[in-house]
Amino acid sequence: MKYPCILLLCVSSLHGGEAATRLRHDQAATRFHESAPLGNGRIGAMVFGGVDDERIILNESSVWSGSPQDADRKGASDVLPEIRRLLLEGKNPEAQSLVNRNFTCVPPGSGRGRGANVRFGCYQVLGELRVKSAGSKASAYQRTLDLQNAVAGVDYEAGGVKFSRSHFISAPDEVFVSRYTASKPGALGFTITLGRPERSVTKTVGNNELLMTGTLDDGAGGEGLTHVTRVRLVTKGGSVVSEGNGLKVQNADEVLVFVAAGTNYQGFGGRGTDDPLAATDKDLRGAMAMDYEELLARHTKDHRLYFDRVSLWLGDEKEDARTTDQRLVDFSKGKPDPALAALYFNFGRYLLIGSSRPGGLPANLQGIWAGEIQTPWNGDWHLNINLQMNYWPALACNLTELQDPLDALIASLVKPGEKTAQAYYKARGWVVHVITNPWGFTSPGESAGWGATTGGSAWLCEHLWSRYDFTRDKEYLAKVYPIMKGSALFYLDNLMEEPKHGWLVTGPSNSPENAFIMPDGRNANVCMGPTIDMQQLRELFGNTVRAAEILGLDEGLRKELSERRAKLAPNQIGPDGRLQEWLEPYGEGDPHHRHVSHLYGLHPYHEITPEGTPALAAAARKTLEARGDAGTGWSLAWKMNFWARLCDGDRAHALLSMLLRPIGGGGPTNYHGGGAGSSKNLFCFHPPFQIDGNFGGAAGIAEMLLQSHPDTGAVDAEPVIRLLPALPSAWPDGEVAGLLARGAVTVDLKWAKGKLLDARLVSDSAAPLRVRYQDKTISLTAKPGIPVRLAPESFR
Ligand code: FUC
Repeated sequence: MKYPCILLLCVSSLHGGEAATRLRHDQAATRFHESAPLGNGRIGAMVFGGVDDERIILNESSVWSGSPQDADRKGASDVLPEIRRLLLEGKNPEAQSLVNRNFTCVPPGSGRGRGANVRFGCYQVLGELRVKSAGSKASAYQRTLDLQNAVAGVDYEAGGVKFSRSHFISAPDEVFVSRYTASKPGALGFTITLGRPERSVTKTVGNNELLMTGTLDDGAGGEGLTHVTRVRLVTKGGSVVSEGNGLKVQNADEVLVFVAAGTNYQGFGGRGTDDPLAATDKDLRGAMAMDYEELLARHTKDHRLYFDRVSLWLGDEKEDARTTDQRLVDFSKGKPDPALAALYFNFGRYLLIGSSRPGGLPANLQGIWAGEIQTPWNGDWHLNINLQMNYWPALACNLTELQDPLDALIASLVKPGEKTAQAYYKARGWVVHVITNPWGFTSPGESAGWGATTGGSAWLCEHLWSRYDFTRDKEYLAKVYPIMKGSALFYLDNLMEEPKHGWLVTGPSNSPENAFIMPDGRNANVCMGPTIDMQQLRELFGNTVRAAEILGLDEGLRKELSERRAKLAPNQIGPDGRLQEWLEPYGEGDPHHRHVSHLYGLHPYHEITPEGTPALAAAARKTLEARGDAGTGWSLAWKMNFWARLCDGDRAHALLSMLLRPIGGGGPTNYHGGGAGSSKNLFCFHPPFQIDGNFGGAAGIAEMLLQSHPDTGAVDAEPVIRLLPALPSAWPDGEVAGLLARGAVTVDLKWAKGKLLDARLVSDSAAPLRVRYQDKTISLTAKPGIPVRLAPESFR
């Protein structure tokens, strides 16, 4: 991509409307999911904003317990023929028992999602900073999170003095910085402490440093990663002394708090240091050599390089004095607030910028923000929707390099995945199943019900091809092609012929994570050829063929993949008119299951479209109707994207409204939609807090305004840029700038009264473009870097 940066300058801050770029609260957070997230991709913080007791939860993306392990089961491949025989004979429950006994990972695997103290490990809180002062009665309290500048603010008055705090985390300078100021000289006084619920020691160093160190559990009775956190202060006026295990500030005019953190994790996406003590010292020295204004300017410049690439205006965005939580409540009661949707969109982009930066680890189930030692589902990378959903906004929202960490994870899985492919399937290539971690876990999960899915690697490869398709960067394609090829080889070796039609199918597998009811009334999950697998293989094989063609490679493999692709079990419409989830028209174990895996072909893949395959699209619609709207946070977000692909803007908006449902945020895990929505700080709740819904929701908003997938899954099908394909009636007027379309085209759109006013497309190449508005498609050729303007008349 050569041009987006130029475009940046044109679109930035067209509408910096605060209602769409600022979260606002009039009380301190009392819980994690009311606090304000900050992140530079590696270091994260949740700022509570307490007046006399400020809590700041600290995170660092590599704070993972556990350690590398060989979880591949010995002799697993010996039972594969028997599992397949049972599947071919329709004895799925028997096959499932065999998978459970012999074809899962070596126990305890991920510890059934509670793996803090087993080798799988879990992502954990780094620690907590407390800033305590004598009790004072505060008024005019305001807490904000400025998404455009990535600064959290706290302002209040007490005893006639105005107090202000600003917090940010700088990516260029690798530090968390807080500034405390007061309107009256000498008014600042507090004690700062630093702690962690377990496995840490904090001491003071001299009179101006807190140093917390410890080692995490490696899950094998030994010491895992070492973590280090350092806090140093710079005060104007007054004094700072160490007292107990804290730092005491008295009578200061201004205080700057600097925090550096790191571990000795040296896997992919780590900082590559075995000496976090030295690295954190260096970070602090570097940052503290600058003055505050310079540090802040370097931080905001860096953040805005990403954030300002896209702007969205959905109507009235003038200063809205209401708190964010009040807006959620008002919106849920029917008060229109299109700017709240824009805020949610911007928040999603903000969270990705904060949790996924080149050179780092990918955003996990909670991004990088976690308050506990045992995070839900280990805060890992789930590969049957969750990790992939985290990256849905990356390309469409012109944040392509923020996908680097995902790409690095995928590359890191090839080697262990090759071993797993041999151990279970005696297959070439590489595979990863449903869960992974920074330790290269690629084995199946510990239970056949969910752990036997083999589609994880195919789904990951979609992101590699898509990044090429959006950017048309051939060097990138050449780099990732061997990974796609390795994945395709795995599936090639794994296909078997089902007896009824002679179609090629996968097996053992399952349709994440749903069970089906067999004609004899028994339930099972393990099957052959679930619809999602077939869609993913058509996609992977097709993309691999296309990539090989572009790169002029592997003619023989191209032929083989194309031939096999044509024999894969097709999408089938069941007797009920719905798209079938399995090879057979089984009933669903849970008809309202949160995963709608068989619509993978509608989104994120595009072999089902209203334009190209109307009958399948109609079946997909029926599937969605029967599944119902209710679901976990991420499930709502996926359904929103499905409806956008079906060009039903109002229905997509209804799903967005469910995502924006105000919820308390506490409460137990719920799989059926209870408690799903947004907490006061806009975090998406599964429940529990799980960030994928935030990202899926942001991507869904982009998908409502612009789509660029081809009309069919034909290998040579070219993108069609669809302008306002699913504009809801709730957003009659608006403007979006800087979105990215497949083919390396940056798109700005304006609309009024529900109709397109003006479109501006800048293509990175001279390749022909196809552009659609409503039901008219036009072809045009743009000159690289020269904007093309389109009006509604262009489509007559
Ligand atoms: C998948 C989902 C669950 C949850 C977990 C992290 O297994 O089915 O709902 O989101 O990932």
